[in-house]
Amino acid sequence: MDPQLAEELTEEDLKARELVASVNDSEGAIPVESTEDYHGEQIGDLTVSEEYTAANSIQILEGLEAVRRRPGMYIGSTSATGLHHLVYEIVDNAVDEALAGYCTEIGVTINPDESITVLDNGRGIPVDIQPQAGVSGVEVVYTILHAGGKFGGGGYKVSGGLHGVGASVVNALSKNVCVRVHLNGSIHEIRFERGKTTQPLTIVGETDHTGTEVTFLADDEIFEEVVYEFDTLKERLQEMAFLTKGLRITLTDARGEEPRTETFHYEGGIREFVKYNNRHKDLIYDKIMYAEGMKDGVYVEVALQHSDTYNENIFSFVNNINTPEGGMHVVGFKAAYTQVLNDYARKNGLLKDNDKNLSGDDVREGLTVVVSVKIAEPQFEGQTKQKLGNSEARGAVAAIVSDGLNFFLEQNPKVARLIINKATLAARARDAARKARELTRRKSALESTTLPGKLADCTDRDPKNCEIYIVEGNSAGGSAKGARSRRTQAILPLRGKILNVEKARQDRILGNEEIKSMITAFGTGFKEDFDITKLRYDKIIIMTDADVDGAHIRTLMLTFFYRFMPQLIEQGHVYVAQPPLYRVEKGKKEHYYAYDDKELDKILDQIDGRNDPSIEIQRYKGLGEMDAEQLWDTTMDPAKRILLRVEMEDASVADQIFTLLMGDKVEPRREFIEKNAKYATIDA
Ligand code: 1YM
Repeated sequence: MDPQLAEELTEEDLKARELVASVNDSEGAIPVESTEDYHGEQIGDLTVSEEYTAANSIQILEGLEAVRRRPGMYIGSTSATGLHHLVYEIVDNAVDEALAGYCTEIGVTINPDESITVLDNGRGIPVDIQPQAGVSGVEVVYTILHAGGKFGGGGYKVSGGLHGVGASVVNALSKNVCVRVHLNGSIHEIRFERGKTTQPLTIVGETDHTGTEVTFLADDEIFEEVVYEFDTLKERLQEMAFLTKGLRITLTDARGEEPRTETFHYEGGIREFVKYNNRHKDLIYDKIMYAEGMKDGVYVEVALQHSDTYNENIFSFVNNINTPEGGMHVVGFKAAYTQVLNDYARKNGLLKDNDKNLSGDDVREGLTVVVSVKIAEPQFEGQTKQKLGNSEARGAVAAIVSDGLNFFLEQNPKVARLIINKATLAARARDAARKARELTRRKSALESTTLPGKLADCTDRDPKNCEIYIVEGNSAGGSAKGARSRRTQAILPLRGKILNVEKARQDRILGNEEIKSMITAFGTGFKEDFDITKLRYDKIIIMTDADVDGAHIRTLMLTFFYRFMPQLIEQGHVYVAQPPLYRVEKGKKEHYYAYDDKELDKILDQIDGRNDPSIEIQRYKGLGEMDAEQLWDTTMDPAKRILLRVEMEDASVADQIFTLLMGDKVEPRREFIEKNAKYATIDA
């Protein structure tokens, strides 16, 4: 354990540290059918050109009824993720107004009753009667599915939540909605309950400005729980602000005694996004390269900068929606970026005639880049429909990156040299790593993949039944070997600390004994060679002491998984064991285990143990203090143990957390640990 780190951390910090395993609401998964149907505008129960006749108004109610019957189809889930989507849907309409050039400020307030108010200073949703519909524009927007941006003529809807389904869905899923439009000197108000108009559009006052104010209370008959998480909203709203330069978004939490407010406003847009993402990293140069332009109907913005880290971080967006799987816009970026750097390197003698070209991986080592495109009719592909399919985006991004980057390199020859130097070093290291890998491959072919000597493997050969405990320290490893169920549980003891993969290049990482043991035990290979079908255990369980060292070792292991085998985390194979902190003994016969202080208090209350002299409380300092039976009872018995499943937050947040916790900078790490303590789902 790093003694410096040990000093910095208090007991309190330990819990917070566990958030490395940053656990997310897994119900965010979207049924594939729904994303396909609802990304576009063309699909809907009604289109706005249809007449809003009596017959149609019945259909409209049926439309909103359908939303209430199958909310998951429209917002992904009825858990916290779906609830927060409601806010984004309304905010998206205001952001569209900003993108159209009419709105500069958006306010979002979480009210004390868990209703949400969204306010903008745009033109105001049209209030005049729509000739075909026979009712006001605002009523159409809030009662017809997908009325969105087709209305009002001209512009297309560019932003949009994951599902882009709009205000009518929010209305259908809200107990009540109140919309106030400031327009033509008057405040126009309309109210709804569960999608039905309860107060027609009425003038309720005078105004001297324009804009829209929407307040809605999500329906607790639909949502599991109507409680908003400030930080969840904050993250998305901040992202929106980064992606829409100049727009000011204010988030207020009015639920507490003191209202809490945060404002996001970035004149630099995605340049500041890059800066923000790199804020805990050591940079190799200060400037941020930025390019912007419109080509073939695609508006492109790219910003990038290098840090001295070894990983690439590509954040890509289409119409302000995150595309973690990338797509044509990312392909275009990568192609142009690699090409321009190689051309520059050759032209300026940084690559010699007989040097090989720098590879894409080499030039992207340590790169943070944001690629944001806005496009009229995005086509989404791939398993989760998050990958941009429009091929015109590839050419457009490539052209704009080429121009921008060429200009930037010419203007900043020192920076150019630094970038190419880094890539050259990366190429050398990658070469060394490849050789090392080939050597291990050849070796393993000869030795028929010998499992590590320290591994006590299980006997069952069906991975589905098997789990591996990675245990800190040899002594705890011994207890675990004594305790385990030999058929299904394997034990791999690790000697103290594993290498911090955040601070080392691949060749050194692969030389590390502990890391080699894990890789061979899992059977999957890693990085490009990773193959989940070869995984030898269904559960990989990290079991460390409940102290500072244990937390540190756990963090190191998670960092390794995250960087080398992220699929293990993505597919839910990684768990953290929860050994108890206390053993309470009452007399000779009764004993209890407590996993935290709260539980200890509860047990002491329950057994009336506060003043009982026969009560003995043992605080476990490490796994080693438990004998095999105790370890089995508390931590390893599948029928009784508590396991925390490790899940990925979205890549951006996870990367930041890892950099923060594992990187060189101490102060931001301390701040972060002090501020945060969210985390963890329980899997019994
Ligand atoms: C707090 C939520 O919805 N603002 C908003 C929405 C619209 C307009 C302005 C708007 C758009 C257009 C013309 C247009 C919308 N209008 C429509 C529709 N804030 C919020 N601000 N005039 C005003 O797109 O041409 C849908 S959204 F369809 F009625 F035009």
